[in-house]
Amino acid sequence: MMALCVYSVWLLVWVSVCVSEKCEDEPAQDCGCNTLHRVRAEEQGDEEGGRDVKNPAEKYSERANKEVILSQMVLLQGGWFLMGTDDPGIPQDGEGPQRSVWVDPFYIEEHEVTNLQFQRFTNITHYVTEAERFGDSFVFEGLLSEDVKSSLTHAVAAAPWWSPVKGADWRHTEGPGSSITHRMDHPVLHVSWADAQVYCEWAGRRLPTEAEWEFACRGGLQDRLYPWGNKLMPRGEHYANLWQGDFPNHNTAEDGFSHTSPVKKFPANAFGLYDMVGNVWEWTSDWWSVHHTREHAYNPKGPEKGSDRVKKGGSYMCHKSYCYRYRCAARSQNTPDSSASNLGFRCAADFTP
Ligand SMILES: [Ca+2]
Ligand SMILES: [Ca+2]
Repeated sequence: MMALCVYSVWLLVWVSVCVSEKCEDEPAQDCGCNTLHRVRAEEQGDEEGGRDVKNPAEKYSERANKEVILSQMVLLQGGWFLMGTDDPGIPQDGEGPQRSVWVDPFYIEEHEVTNLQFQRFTNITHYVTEAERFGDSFVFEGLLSEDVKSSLTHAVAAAPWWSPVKGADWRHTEGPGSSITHRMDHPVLHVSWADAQVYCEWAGRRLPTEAEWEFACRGGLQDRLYPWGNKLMPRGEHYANLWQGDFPNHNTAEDGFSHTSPVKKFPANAFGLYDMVGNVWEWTSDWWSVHHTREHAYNPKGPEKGSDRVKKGGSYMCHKSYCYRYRCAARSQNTPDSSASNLGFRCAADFTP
């Protein structure tokens, strides 16, 4: 009964808002990475949304344990850099135009937040993620067990390889019966933007802006596709955890991983940052917009409001034919309460001289 009440209050509806995006190459299908949209109760007339919407960071930071293992951060000196591209792989994502952007010096974590780190955080704070509260999260169907598959009731229309799976959350990344115990050094999954925000604030950090994230991704190189240059596989080696093979049917995992990989498995960029592209998508603090100008910008923080937040870097599910978004200029979006099996984050922090 309780569960029914909670469910009626929340009235979760998963919908697809996929637009017909074209990737660089045919087929002009999309990975569906930005189609995962949770319609919240308040959008349906319930103003309270049935839960405490006060700043959760205040609630949890009091109990912060400073001995928790947080990621090492790298201090980046900032300065002017060229953000975006005039040769967009996916123009409708707002990758261009290329513009001069200034960022102040800032710190950024050297790798994505891991399951172990997130576990420490929840052990100390007892924080409950949005996926746990909502009761489900999006999982790539290719990762599901036959049992879980047989329980599915629907998929995302425009991207049928995505399914909302009941019981999927950061501890049960492929739904009931799955576990992360053998993946504690992999990036945490199924964290919403709001969850990521709470973790970073609790850690005394914050999410990076999109500009900071892209500055970090580029590793000091100018106008290059990837954190290491323009060639996807220098000397025939894999530099990121991506998808090889025929998406979404067969992942040959030539890079060694058909799912997430432990952080720091692939070479760092020149700033010493790992997995900036690939492995998991990473939330940034900016609201999403596809409209940019060539005007110089100082520490841009994105639009003042919006409905989606920007995520960067692509994931282990990205393949050039469907989701050519494992480039520093590439970008995508999700609603802040969405979560999925290929989406994580890393934190940043201000530098105070
Ligand atoms: Ca891979
Ligand atoms: Ca990443």
